[in-house]
Amino acid sequence: MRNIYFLLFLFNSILISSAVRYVNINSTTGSSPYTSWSTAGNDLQAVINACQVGDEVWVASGTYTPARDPFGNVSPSDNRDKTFYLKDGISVYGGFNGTETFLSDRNLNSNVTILSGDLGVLGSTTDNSYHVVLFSGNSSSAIGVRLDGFFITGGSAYGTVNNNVNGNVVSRLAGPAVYFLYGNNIISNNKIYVNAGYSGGGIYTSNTNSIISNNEIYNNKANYDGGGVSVFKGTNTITNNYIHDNTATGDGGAIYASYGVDNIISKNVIGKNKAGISQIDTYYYGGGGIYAERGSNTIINNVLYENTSNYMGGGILLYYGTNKVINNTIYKNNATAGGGFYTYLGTNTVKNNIFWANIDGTDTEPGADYINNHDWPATNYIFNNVLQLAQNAYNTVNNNSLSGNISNNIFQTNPNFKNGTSIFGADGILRTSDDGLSLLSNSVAINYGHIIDAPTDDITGATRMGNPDLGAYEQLIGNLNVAESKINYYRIYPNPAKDFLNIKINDKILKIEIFNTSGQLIKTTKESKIDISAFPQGNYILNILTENKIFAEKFIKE
Ligand SMILES: [Ca+2]
Ligand SMILES: [Ca+2]
Ligand SMILES: [Ca+2]
Repeated sequence: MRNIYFLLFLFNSILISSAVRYVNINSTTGSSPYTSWSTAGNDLQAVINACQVGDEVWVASGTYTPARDPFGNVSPSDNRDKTFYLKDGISVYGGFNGTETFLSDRNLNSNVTILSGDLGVLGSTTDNSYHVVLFSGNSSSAIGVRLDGFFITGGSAYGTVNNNVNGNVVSRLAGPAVYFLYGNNIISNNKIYVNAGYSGGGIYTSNTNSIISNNEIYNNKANYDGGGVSVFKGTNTITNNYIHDNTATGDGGAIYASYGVDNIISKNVIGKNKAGISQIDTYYYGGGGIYAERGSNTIINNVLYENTSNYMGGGILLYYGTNKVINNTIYKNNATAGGGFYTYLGTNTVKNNIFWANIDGTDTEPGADYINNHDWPATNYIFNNVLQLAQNAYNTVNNNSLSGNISNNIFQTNPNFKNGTSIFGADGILRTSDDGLSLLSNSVAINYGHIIDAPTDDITGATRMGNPDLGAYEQLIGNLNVAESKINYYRIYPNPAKDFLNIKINDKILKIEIFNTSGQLIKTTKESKIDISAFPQGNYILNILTENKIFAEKFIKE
């Protein structure tokens, strides 16, 4: 009998786990369990509290301000402990107008759903929430939460003593917008702006396995480290974010990653962040874009532009960890030492990057790409990058020194960006093929990359073709071979073609890939006569791998 009850309980749990619960600040007809828009609650925390593991909370547009501390007190001894406290195992989504049936129906920009920490006097930050959103999972059994589609602002983590929530120490000095402890979390599609604290001016995570993706994180401030984001320990993926105009007085203007295991920082556009503003104590600071310390991190397919540090590492500062820095575009960053990049201690692979127009301090001559600390050098493997100065210019101690295992870099050759003054490109959208730091078709960076550990796609999501290009962007058209080599080496006919495409080549074909102009792989074959009769009309790109060569060619399907 007891087993039957247990099974019923399980069955019930599964049924309940699919619930969507609704919140609309304008609702006057709310009633528990809030499972329709017509019974939506107007108290976000009350609806969160009604959730079971697996539930979703859908929140309609409006400005929501927390009214309780993590323990449910409406009049806590410190009013600034008021927060939206997430229950474990739930997903909370913003961006609805209050009528939607499907998650995909929501429109984040039309239905602005704000989580605001602006308690007390509006516009004054000294009485605001320490954490606008808090998740403190069980340290051994946390499932994790999803926070998706909100505008999160007004957090102010300038407290004194720590709090203790669900068995964890919660610092009142970190994560003013989002503070997550433990669990497998997703923080995506949010705008996180104008929050401030000592650490992680936008987001702070500790011991999590978090995916932080597709957020815009800007105008946040940390008095110590991580102006935009701070991830401490755990294994975190920070991808496809636009992180700009954040400041850290200490390390990591945009991102501060410490003690992580296999963090991935990829496809982010990281611009105009500042670190190392002033000397906090006897130490010096930096990493205007990214600071990573004592962990393992793969930093791949990012654009870092116009980040600054008054001390070290305008773009990136790596200290005492094991890092791979691959296929990044590191452009116009500025620091007193290491405008682009600074390393000390640790082991780093630095491959397929473009360093360009980086500057040290008030120098007027660009080329301050890289410094390895003279007294505590890292072991660096620096392959297949574009570096701005002549090789023999990278030889002075603490001034553009290039020490380590160096090979196959391109020196003193302009990578020919499309338009370095237009990061977004003509379409005004980041991470598309017209972005200003993508490559012109005559760029030396095209196909120059080393293939080991290189990403299979670029910052726009387009498949990399032939050998990877250097930097964050793969240039599809520029991968096409010049006419001369075509005549000598291979022929593709007819072109345009209708049903079959023939490839005549004096080499053994290992693989042929066909991509559409969006970079999607359409077909893979080894045949020299390829049936293309089912393809839609249009332009395609062949990527041909032979025993001796990789090359690409365009053809037209009639
Ligand atoms: Ca206030
Ligand atoms: Ca664009
Ligand atoms: Ca390529």
